[in-house]
Amino acid sequence: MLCSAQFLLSATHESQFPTPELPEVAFLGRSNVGKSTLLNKLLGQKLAFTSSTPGRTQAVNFFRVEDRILFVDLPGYGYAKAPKSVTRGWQEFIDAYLVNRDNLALCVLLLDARRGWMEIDLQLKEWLEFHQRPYMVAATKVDKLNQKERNASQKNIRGHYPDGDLVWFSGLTGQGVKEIWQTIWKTTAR
Ligand SMILES: Nc1nc2c(ncn2[C@@H]2O[C@H](COP(=O)(O)OP(=O)(O)OP(=O)(O)O)[C@@H](O)[C@H]2O)c(=O)[nH]1
Ligand SMILES: [Mg+2]
Repeated sequence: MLCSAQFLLSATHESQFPTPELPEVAFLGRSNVGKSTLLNKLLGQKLAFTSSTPGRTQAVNFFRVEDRILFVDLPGYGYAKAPKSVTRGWQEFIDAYLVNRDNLALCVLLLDARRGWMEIDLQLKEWLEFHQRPYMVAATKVDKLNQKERNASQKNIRGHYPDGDLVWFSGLTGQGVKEIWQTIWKTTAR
């Protein structure tokens, strides 16, 4: 699907966030899990910068989609090589976004399908639930799994997330794009 979408702005501080007018969909997950890739795949164009080097997206990048919603590409967490000061800075900055943003309609929490939930993902999940932020889970890079691995992954993910929206996604094949859009339209409709 090709959307009408434009890069809006890149923020490194809360004061630079756009005026909260449109519902926002934020993409969250560990560094290198495929957030920017998924966002590009949903839009059918390469707007967000992707890289095989973890920690590539450092700012919060906003994209305007169909003049109806904003997509928000967040920097990844859990990048082991990042200095502690950067990790702390990330937490404060992103926490501020996730807690204060009234127009945040949906978080798409990405998990690497090969790894499933890791401790840091579970912390974020609990945190989202505590703050009552609606979220869905996308298991990414499914193209790297065979059927047996996929079954094991499903068991792992459902073990901590029994009945919420879960989509299997591949940036290579486009699997899952339709389902993620369905959840986005459902949660941002008003
Ligand atoms: N095979 C495969 N590779 C993927 C998939 N999604 C992402 N990748 C690759 O994984 C790497 C990281 O992708 P990004 O989209 O840049 O990841 P990110 O989560 O935005 O990373 P940061 O911005 O650093 O947090 C790139 O080399 C992508 O090509 C997928 O579904 N399948
Ligand atoms: Mg990125």
